[in-house]
Amino acid sequence: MVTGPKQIHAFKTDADPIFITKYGNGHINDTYLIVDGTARQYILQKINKNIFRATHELMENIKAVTDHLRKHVMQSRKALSLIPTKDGKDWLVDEDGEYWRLYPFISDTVCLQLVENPEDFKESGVAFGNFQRTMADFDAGSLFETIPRFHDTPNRYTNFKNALRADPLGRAKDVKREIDFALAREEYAGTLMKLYESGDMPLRVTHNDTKLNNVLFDRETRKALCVIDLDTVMPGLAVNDFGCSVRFGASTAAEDETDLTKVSFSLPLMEAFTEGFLNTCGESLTDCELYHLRDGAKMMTLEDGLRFLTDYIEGDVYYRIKRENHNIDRCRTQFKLVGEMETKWDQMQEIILKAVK
Ligand code: ADP
Ligand code: GN1
Ligand code: MG
Repeated sequence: MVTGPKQIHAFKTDADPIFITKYGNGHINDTYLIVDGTARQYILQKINKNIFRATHELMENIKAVTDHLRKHVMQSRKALSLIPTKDGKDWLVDEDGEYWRLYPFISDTVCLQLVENPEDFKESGVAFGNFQRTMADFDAGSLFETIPRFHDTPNRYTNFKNALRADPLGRAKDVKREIDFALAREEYAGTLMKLYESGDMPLRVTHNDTKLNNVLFDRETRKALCVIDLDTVMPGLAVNDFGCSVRFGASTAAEDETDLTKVSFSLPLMEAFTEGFLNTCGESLTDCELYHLRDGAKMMTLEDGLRFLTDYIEGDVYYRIKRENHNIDRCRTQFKLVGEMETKWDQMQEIILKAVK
């Protein structure tokens, strides 16, 4: 028998598994690649219950969203689908109460950790734009808010200030510059939530984790094929989906780069993504959303920097770290990008206006 999580045997695979290995670069879930005796491949995931506490609701969301997306695509490789358990359930809850799900492995694809050329990034814009458009006729209110206040940036500041007060490991004194950077932007952090609360910005079905590595590209054509990592699909703001992509993909270096001279916010990369995104879903966005797309980019970068900083201060309890200081390294890249966005603020708007048809 192969070694690996025994939970795989509860699912309806074509044949017994012959190979199991840990897979991917995610920060949150445990992901395994499975190969069965017919050479068919699968992705098995154990959901991180610490982070996704409303795990049942999360799986209900994924079932509804994957069913909806599959109705709109012509090829099965273009949308995820849940492979049921042998007793006909859409996911498994094991004897320890852990949640597991199985997807078909979408083969002959590449998953990019960093933008290799602008064309790829533009393609990811097409993928997330299509996602936004395809989900437009899905009732956002029918989805559970699986992580409450996920992109409520002012609330992220509350958590940050609580962490600062508690400072359990005495780390705050070592990151004063980052703390000051964050505090100086606290007022700005309410910009998008205010627009939502006043009713000026609509609630939509959003992916909420639109990083480049949550899109699979066809290995041969290099076209974006499938949007993955649907754990955070929830009601949210479209500008934040735009922003989360730009935060990650328009950086010239990895999110955890330690040499900050390599980290820069690239306007040409932002332009590539903006074209792909707005070509596919621009017409469905309101003027208010279009006007504030750049705020989505800055907000998501600021928010992630703040979350990394908070986690560093709290003792690395949320994000998986692979080395000492990993979270503070991640925070520093984000804050460097925020600073650059502020100096390139007008040019960001010019790029958006140019891409609006
Ligand atoms: P996390 O939430 O931990 O980021 P993901 O759902 O994004 O988890 O999966 C982690 C990685 O596994 C992805 O970056 C991708 O490389 C790979 N992956 C996930 N689902 C599939 C799939 N259905 N087919 C092929 N690769 C996949
Ligand atoms: C986490 O799932 P993953 O690793 O792609 C996080 C995102 C952050 C991101 C930063 C549920 O995403 O919100 O933007 O790390 N997901 C969750 O890289 O907190
Ligand atoms: Mg992922």
